[in-house]
Amino acid sequence: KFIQTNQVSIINLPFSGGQPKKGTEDAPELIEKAGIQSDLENLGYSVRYIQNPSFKTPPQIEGPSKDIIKNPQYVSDVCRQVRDTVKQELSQQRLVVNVGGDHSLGMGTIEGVQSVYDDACVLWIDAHADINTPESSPSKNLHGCPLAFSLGYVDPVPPEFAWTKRVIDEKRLAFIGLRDLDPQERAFLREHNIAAFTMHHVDKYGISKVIEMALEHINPGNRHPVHLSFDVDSCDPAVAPSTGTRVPGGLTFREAMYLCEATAETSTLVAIDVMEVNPRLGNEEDSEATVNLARSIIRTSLGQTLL
Ligand code: B3U
Ligand code: MN
Ligand code: MN
Repeated sequence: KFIQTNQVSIINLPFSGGQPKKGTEDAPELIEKAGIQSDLENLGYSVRYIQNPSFKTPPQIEGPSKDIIKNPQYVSDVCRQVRDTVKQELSQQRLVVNVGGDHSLGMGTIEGVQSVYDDACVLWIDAHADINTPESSPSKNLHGCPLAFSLGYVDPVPPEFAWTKRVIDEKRLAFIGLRDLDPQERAFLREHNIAAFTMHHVDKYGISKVIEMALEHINPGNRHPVHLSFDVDSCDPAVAPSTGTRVPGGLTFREAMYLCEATAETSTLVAIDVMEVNPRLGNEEDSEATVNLARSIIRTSLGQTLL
């Protein structure tokens, strides 16, 4: 509906600078090797691959905000480039698949999507709300902060992030899968009335009702483009074992797939992020299962059905 072509850009984002565990930079290559390109070609898409090998190497110099948050200059530089790449690909009428990498990248993907579709909705599937400010963050890890930047809650903005701005409105944002929130995150969600579906709501209403309510809230009548940002830690550790911050009681494999199927059915998807796969955590079986989960999330969101 919003993208008139069958063209997809897979943007590999091999980056782990937004959190302390090395390994998320290995995920894009493994998802590529697992066959995501032919998956999408089999669905009728024409695929362009974009690599960003330089994201793997942190620079030595850090900025003035390093005592408050970790790696601000590195995260900022990478996210700004991500914004520009996403913008460039979307401007050419290509659906964008961002393969992370840690979720601090969301700050870049959101700005990129919003720079082309300023009325796009964001569906954030995560155990966490990622809405801490650098000040409120208990961990000082930037992968817990991207939405605070995109919503303009960070005040004052650290000098490294001067390029960021408020680009999304609260009424266009919904969460599904939440179960690990910090006090200030809870306060933001309540104060701004953000549609936040926790695992309690998934248990209470079932996943089909939850996704229906979430989409109805942010995108009545399917009039807006949708940006799906999928953190694999939304899924239960049994389903996504190889991820940095596992939280018990998450989505089942089918619940995750149902979310993707329901989103695909609306024909409004313009961009998807799949984040926080860390193949270095767990054993080989864990890593393979998590890589394949990421691959399933992508192809299901792009229209693969069971029948
Ligand atoms: N809310 C915590 C924990 C966290 C956020 N995102 C992940 N973990 N993956 C924080 O660090 O801000
Ligand atoms: Mn996240
Ligand atoms: Mn998370």
